[in-house]
Amino acid sequence: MNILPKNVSTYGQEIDSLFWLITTFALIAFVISLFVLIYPLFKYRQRAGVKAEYFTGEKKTHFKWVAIALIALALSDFIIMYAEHDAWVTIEGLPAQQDFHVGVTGRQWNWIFTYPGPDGKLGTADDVVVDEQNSELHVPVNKNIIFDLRARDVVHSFFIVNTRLKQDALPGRVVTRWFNITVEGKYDISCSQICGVLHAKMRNYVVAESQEKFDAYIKALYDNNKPKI
Ligand SMILES: [Cu+2]
Repeated sequence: MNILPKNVSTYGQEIDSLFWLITTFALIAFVISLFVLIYPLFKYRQRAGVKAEYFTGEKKTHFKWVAIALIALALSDFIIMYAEHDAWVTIEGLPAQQDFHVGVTGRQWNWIFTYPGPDGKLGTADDVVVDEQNSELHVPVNKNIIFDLRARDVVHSFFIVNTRLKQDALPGRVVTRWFNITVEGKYDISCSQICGVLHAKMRNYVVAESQEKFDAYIKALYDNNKPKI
């Protein structure tokens, strides 16, 4: 089924598989729960000559069904935990090959992008900060992009739906994550944590482009930010 937004990241497919696995378990649990709620209403209702039955769930034969439900639920949890292990390690860890490092900071109400500047190092005086509404984060396609995520004021959540990457940005903490976009294009970056009245305006973009285009963008950005003497 293809009702999810297009996936353009290396690890997005793993998240989609987990999404469908969890959705399937939830649907099964939902249908069974509804059945268990509704069926007895008819089966054990009061009728002419029949008294409505009342179950306290204390009898062994009754409790058996509580236990079965508990075990089924715990089992599905373990299956999900087992299935998500690899995706967790991949996404929460950092790849050995790190191609480009940027800073991303959430503030009320924009995403701020910090490029390392000509020295290639983040956190130095020549960093270039882009803090404009609806601005674009430029990255090269098919490269591992590492980003340090911060929040300046309240909790935000960095979300690129097409990469299936969603990570909370927490004041006072730096969270380092990564993504690798495999298809050139411009994709939405949104905030998925209600962060104030203009939360919905917190919309930026990530532009994944060829190395040449990216180099040209970075060069122009750095040239425009050269200290004026
Ligand atoms: Cu926000």
